[in-house]
Amino acid sequence: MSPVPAPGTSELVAGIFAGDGRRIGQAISAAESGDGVPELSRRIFPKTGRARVLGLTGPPGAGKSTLALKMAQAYRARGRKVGIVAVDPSSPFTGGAILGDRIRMSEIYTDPGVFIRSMATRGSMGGLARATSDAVDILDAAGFDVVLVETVGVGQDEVDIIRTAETVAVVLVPGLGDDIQAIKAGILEIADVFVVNKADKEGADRTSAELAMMLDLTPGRSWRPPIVRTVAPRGEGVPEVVEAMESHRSWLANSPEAGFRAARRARARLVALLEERFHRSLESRSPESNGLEEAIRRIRERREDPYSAATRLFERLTREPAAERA
Ligand SMILES: Nc1nc2c(ncn2[C@@H]2O[C@H](COP(=O)(O)OP(=O)(O)OP(=O)(O)O)[C@@H](O)[C@H]2O)c(=O)[nH]1
Ligand SMILES: [Mg+2]
Repeated sequence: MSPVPAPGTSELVAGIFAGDGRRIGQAISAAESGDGVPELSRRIFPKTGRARVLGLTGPPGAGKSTLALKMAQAYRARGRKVGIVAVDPSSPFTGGAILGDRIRMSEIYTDPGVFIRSMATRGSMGGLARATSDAVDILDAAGFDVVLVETVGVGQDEVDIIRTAETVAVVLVPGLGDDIQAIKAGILEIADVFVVNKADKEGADRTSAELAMMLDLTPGRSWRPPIVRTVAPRGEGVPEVVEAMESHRSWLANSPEAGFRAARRARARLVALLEERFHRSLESRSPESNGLEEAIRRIRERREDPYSAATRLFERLTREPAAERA
């Protein structure tokens, strides 16, 4: 049997516009590997910008996937099509999420109005962030009304989510204690909604109170992130999370913050692509021809300062573009 040839960009684009799950999956795989992305992006981008992109971030195992599935169900009940993109999950997407709820949750995996995809780290983190944005575009162009992006984050990592999502929920669990102090700078910046999941466990009150206190200490923000307690596997608090995300959307729609955030997302994406391109340009040249080794030697021998060498290399690389690969 001859292997089935990989679909071309035109087939992928047609499939995406038709909402064909198989083609959508293939397009996301292409985005992960970087193959043919510029052409695909050029053709689908005019159809993007309609989906509501929501971020769920928080420590490993906090219950983000379980919450995402329950939120997806809630949006489905409102007639919305939902895409879920889990970035670099430490546990498989189904892990635990279907426990005790096997039958009802299995419906969601066969529902054509729901698309679930995990994205794994391949190569650089920068590449993963790019592929995630591309996957969101693909789902957006395919007509998904809501796209939930799940990222694992502790400390500063989760800040990346603001490059993709309009509204971000930070999912925490009781008993983080000192961790909240440690990560507060990062999460305060990005949280539009706080979810204290695993509220069936001891300490949820204390965690919520600590978060509230933290918010009290940072007045002057025009949006105060609501704190919602959930028991995700049972769906408890999930309507309140959806409500909080929707309230934030309404607030954002009437705030100058919306334009600022959209520009920030576009800028992050553009700058990341430029960086990636520059790296590729460097890597696509042989070590003899990229000038790197020679420059390193010159710096080591103090014949050239690093700034001058960087300027010289930059000008050379941008003047003589290497063959475009992706
Ligand atoms: N007791 C309790 N367990 C929960 C709750 N929410 C999720 N879990 C369990 O916690 C485990 C992790 O849940 P996931 O939804 O996979 O967590 P996650 O944040 O997506 O995990 P990663 O993607 O690996 O970071 C699973 O065994 C869930 O069943 C909750 O509210 N209470
Ligand atoms: Mg997960």
